[in-house]
Amino acid sequence: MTAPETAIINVENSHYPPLLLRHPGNPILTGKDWPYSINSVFNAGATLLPDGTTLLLCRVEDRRGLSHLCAARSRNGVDGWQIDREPTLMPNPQQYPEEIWGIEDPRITFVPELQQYVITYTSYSRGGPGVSLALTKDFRSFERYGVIMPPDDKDSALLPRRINGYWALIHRPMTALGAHMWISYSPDLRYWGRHRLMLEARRGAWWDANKIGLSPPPIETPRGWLVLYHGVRHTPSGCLYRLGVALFDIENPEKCLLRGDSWIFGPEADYERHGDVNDVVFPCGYTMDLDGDTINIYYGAADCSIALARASVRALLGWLDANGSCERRLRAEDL
Ligand code: BMA
Repeated sequence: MTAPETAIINVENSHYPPLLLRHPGNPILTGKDWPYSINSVFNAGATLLPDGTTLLLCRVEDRRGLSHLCAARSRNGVDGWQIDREPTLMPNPQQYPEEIWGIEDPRITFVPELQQYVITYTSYSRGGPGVSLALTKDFRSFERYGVIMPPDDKDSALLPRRINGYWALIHRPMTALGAHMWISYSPDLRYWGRHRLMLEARRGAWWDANKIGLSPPPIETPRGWLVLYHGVRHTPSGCLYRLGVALFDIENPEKCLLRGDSWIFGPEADYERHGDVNDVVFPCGYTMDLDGDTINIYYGAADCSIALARASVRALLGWLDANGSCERRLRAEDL
């Protein structure tokens, strides 16, 4: 288990060896970097372009409180960001009424079969947040498919290939059962069905009680889909967003193989603890280094800035082997 070399700032609590290492340059992007006036920038989707450039599709909140998406590109994924001079993808409530209060929290999946990037994002409608989908080849022009999961639903990402012939989408509908992660399938990215509960929020005192959601798109490994998810703890002083990890079967991604009991990353640095919303770490994207093991996780910090933490996939799997349990939750009465 080798830790990435460039990241040298560790979490303070030395009893828990850090799995995610904060970049010393954090936060790597803030509102001050923006070429036009904004309130804040956070929760960015991430991908590598064919020439190795890192592209972040950032959630930008304006001073009305509404969000749009803006692309930032960098050779090394850390600094030297070239930020689009104008919003890259604006809400379009005339044609897509579900976007009336903005678009938020994109996740990007490159789909080899389509040779396109599929972006799923939150469209904030009068009825609450829903999931919308758009395709792009270059992050300059986009083909919108509109809303694919009605409110209240968010925290979604597409798997990069079909599972048994169907596209698979992870998302987080709010149901009478609670705020759990679900998976749904589609023949064409437009019509979705075969909805299955995938991972439940725990209950009671747990760090991930009551509300969980997918963070970046799942990471495909030889052992299965490695899933980073956020858990929300409600405290008297507000919500506390932390990160946990679980592993799912590669050909049957609704089957949980291992789930960690403890959270692996939480707000500790000042820029994570204090902002527009205190105590939030919220990753929406990652890129994989050429070594096939190091992942660069881009996360929103306190709904105010974008930060970077690095991790080793091998180390995450090793941690799950040592600390995860095989929590099966295939209770038919919940479906
Ligand atoms: C969640 C999402 C995120 C946000 C987080 C903390 O519900 O809306 O966009 O970062 O809350 O405010």
